[in-house]
Amino acid sequence: MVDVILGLQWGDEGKGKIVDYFAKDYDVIARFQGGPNAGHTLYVNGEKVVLHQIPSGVFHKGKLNIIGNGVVLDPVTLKKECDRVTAFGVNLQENLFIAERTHIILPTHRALDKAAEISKGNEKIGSTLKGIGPTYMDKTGRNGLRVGDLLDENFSTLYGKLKAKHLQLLNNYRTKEDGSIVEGDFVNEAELEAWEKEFFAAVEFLKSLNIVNGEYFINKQLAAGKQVLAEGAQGSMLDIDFGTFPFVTSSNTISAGVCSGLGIAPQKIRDVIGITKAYCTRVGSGPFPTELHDETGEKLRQIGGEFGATTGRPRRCGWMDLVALNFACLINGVTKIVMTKADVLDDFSELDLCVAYTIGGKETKEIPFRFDREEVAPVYNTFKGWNVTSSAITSHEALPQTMKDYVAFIDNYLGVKVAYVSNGPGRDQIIAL
Ligand code: 2SA
Ligand code: MG
Repeated sequence: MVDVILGLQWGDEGKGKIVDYFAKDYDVIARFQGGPNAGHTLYVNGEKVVLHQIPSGVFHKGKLNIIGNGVVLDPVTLKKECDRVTAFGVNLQENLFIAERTHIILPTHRALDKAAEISKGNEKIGSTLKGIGPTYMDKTGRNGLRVGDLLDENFSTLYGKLKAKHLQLLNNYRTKEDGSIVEGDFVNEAELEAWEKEFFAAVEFLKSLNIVNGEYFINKQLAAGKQVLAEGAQGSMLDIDFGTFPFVTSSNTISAGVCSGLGIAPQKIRDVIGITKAYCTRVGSGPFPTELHDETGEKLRQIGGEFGATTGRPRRCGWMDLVALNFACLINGVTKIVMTKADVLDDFSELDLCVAYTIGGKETKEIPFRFDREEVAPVYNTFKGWNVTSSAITSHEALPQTMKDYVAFIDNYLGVKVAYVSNGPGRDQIIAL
């Protein structure tokens, strides 16, 4: 069977650590969407490692890790990650597999990402600029190149054709409707040339890895009774269909994406384990009703170390939003919740939970079509903080009653059980409830 671990908020819920924690119970760990925009942070032998495209099970001996067709893959980032991982003694020839239908991020996709953001001015998405949007556009636009194409002897011709299209598009971004030129640091030729050099070197490396037919690979594993863990990237509120569009990423981050991103049938999915922080963060632009612009928000950022794992950008911080979480549980079919970073709240005397929104004078518990038409004001229930060093606690019984009350309220509101609380970055800092 397949279990899924995915983010219920706007990403950075701590999925990497949780996947690493559960990986021991599975045979295969699979990424099904996203790409180098993801930053999954793990601690291996006390050392911090940030994975972007390689599944977070890679440090477990005897487990297979697959990058599924729903991912968009940057060979350059992949090579760097592989070097980092092999330095720990991991043998990627044994445990990493890449689906041949996975679309490839080209240097010009990155350039297009940048150009698209610059041309949007104040309305920019806050993309990680890794080329995610343009690569998925080439996939749905039926232009993209896939990992299997790297093995084609005409790959450089295919590459040249797509690059030429991209250069035209870049020109279009450069020129405004009135013929004037968009100012801004567009990628120049020298930079692009340097990126290409790196790209082709990384392509050669990628070809030396295990390129497989992902859907047969994974279904054969399932037929043999193996257990698969699908690892989501970003979060449900960044889903291309159900997130806060247009401030979203370009893939289906929700559980439905597992089927199309790996080539498995929906009946194969058993548990959907949703990860949420004990509070909430967002990086990049877009609506965030419970965002705190005051010193409380700053305190969350400092204590929580809330800076982008991929870009280093400061993350926006605020209280947990149960309206958004409830929506995420609904569209994902969440069966269990893991609440992470509970220890970050140790030093707060009061905690707020958003239980509804007021929009245009009306209270609602539903996510609106758009958040920017009218002011969306959060309605809060206030809870007492626990004010203990929770990171030292190792059992459910020892958790403070105030934390148990906070969790019980969330359980009740969502109708889904918070089954684990993570109380620190360490591999063993997680408590089953
Ligand atoms: P993109 O890069 O085009 O997919 O960006 C579109 C929006 O999706 C957001 N996004 C993310 N949000 C949280 N975490 C992400 N991964 C990194 C991390 C991000 C980082 O783990 O910290 O380091 O900045 C991630 N990836 C994409 C993005 O902010 C845009 O709002
Ligand atoms: Mg992250």
